[in-house]
Formats: sequence, structure tokens, C-alpha cells
Amino acid sequence: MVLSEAVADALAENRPVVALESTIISHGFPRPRNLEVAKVFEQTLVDADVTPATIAVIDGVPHVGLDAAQVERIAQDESVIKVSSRDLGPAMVSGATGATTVAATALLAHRAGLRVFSTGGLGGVHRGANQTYDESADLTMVGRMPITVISAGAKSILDIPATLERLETLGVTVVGYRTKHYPGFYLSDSGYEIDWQVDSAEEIAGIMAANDSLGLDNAVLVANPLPVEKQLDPELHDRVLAAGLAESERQGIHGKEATPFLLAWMVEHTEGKSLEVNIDIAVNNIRLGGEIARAWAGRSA
Ligand code: PSU
Ligand code: MN
Repeated sequence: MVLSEAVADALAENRPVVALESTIISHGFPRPRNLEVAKVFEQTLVDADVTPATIAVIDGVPHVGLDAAQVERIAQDESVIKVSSRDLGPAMVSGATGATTVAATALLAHRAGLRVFSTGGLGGVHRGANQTYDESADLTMVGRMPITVISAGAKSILDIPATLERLETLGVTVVGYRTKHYPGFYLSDSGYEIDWQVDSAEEIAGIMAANDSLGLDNAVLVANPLPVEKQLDPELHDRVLAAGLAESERQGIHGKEATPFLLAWMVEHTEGKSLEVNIDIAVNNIRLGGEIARAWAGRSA
């Protein structure tokens, strides 16, 4: 595993660092907009004096912190594969270049010594999973890695109550940022409640320290809803999503293609509105991740 100089220096000097995944760039957003978005994500952290650590596998080597050319490659090269945690070994041995999912990113970030990771939406239990068994490896990984993951809930393309139940079983600490309503990714409120509300980054850093003091090794999942005025129109959301789910079933889409298919469907059939909302979600989570990383660095200073 290679740490960029910027990331290694920041860690050595106990300055705040936030991990970012790369599947959202390669498979979550359409080209060519995805490159612009990847740059905005990193710049959001740089502007807040936080070091970004975008994570990917480049020519078989896991990288924590990418240079500009590597970010471009992940965004532009259509042969970049989607790498989950189970794909890391084969990707490394075959020399593949791959973009890491939440599961793979959480693992690599943790191994690199990072504590905070911002994404858009977490993978979860897919609708119809009682038939298909389609459940994201993101869930099992957040049950095993002591890292704080900021997301806008699980993508609304998923089965939210089942996802919340799995998070409970896996022992993942779930807190809502300034809310007890679990967010629904494109929508500010999924309609499901969670037990804990936190109101500041310092409080989240305190929870991380408390979990550490008990030797807990699960993630802290921070659910950070988009302000309601920025969410996707719920009527449009429900209509387009229902059509996308039906089409996905008709085409027999499954496995690692399921999530990219539905995200792309949403972009196409909302005339790009879902794309703008998805970008807002990620930036909102990256900003909060920066604040949490700063609070965390402050605690151990
Ligand atoms: N969140 C987004 N866009 C994405 C994803 C998350 O806003 O593209 C990606 C993440 O990388 C996540 C993955 O880990 O989708 C989940 O895929 P699957 O359901 O196949 O595990
Ligand atoms: Mn899946």
C-alpha cells in the first residue's frame, strides 16, 4: 500500500485527513462530469485545511491519496474496474486499476491509520434481497472497521428498514447529524427513525474515543441528511425509481452492476437532477467529514 506524501505528512503531524472513495467517481457519476466532481471533492477539503485521501488501486497497488494524474485516470479510463474488499487481493496480483467501493475504501483507510471517511450513500440491503441475497459488502465492512463514515443514509434504491436492521445486527454505531430521522440519500428523510442524534463534530469525536476506549471495532456511521430544500423532488424520485427497479429486474441486472445501473437510470430519467443532488450530498458529507477529522485531531493533540 502506498500513502501519498501529503497524506503521510498529515498523519505524522496529526493534522486532519479525510478518506474519499473512488467508485463514486468511476461508476457513480457519468463522464466527463465525474472528473470535475472528483476535483471539487478534494478541493472542498483543501479549502477547509484538511488533507484529502482519495483511495484507489493503481496498477495493482492500493494508493491512499492520489495525484492529479491518478484521479484523472480513475475518472476517464473506462477499463477501471469496481473493487470491493474481496476484490483487493486479485486486483493486486493481476496489476489491475480499480476504483474502491465503501467496503474496500474503509478497509484501506483503516489500515493506513485514517479515522474519517466521507462518501455519498452507503451500500445496503437491496430491495428483494430475500430472493436475491443482494446485500452490499459495505455493511459487513462497517461492522468490522473502527472508522467514522459520513453518508446521507443508504441509497434510496435500497431496502432501508432491512438495511437498518442489518446495521443493528452488525453492531454499527449509527448517529444522525442534528436529526433522528434516517436520511434517504436523494431524500432528506427515509421515513425511518434512528436512536441517536448528535449535534456537533466534537460530540462525534467523543463517541469515537468512547468506542475506542472499550475496544469496539465497528464503524461509527454518521447519517447526514441533505437540507430538505436541496433534496430531489419526492414525486419525481418515487416515479423514476420505481421504473428503474422494474427495468433492472426486466434486464436481469445483478451483482456489482446493480448499483451503477440504478444510479445511471436516475440521472438519465430525472434529466440530470439526481446528479446535482448526488453531488450536493457528497459535498455536504465531505464538509462534515472535514469538521469531524479536525475535532478528532484536536482531541489527540
Ligand atoms: N454512493 C454514491 N455513489 C456510488 C456509491 C455510493 O453516491 O456510486 C458506490 C459506493 O462505492 C458503494 C457502492 O460502496 O456504490 C455500493 O455498491 P454495491 O451495492 O455493489 O455494494
Ligand atoms: Mn450487491
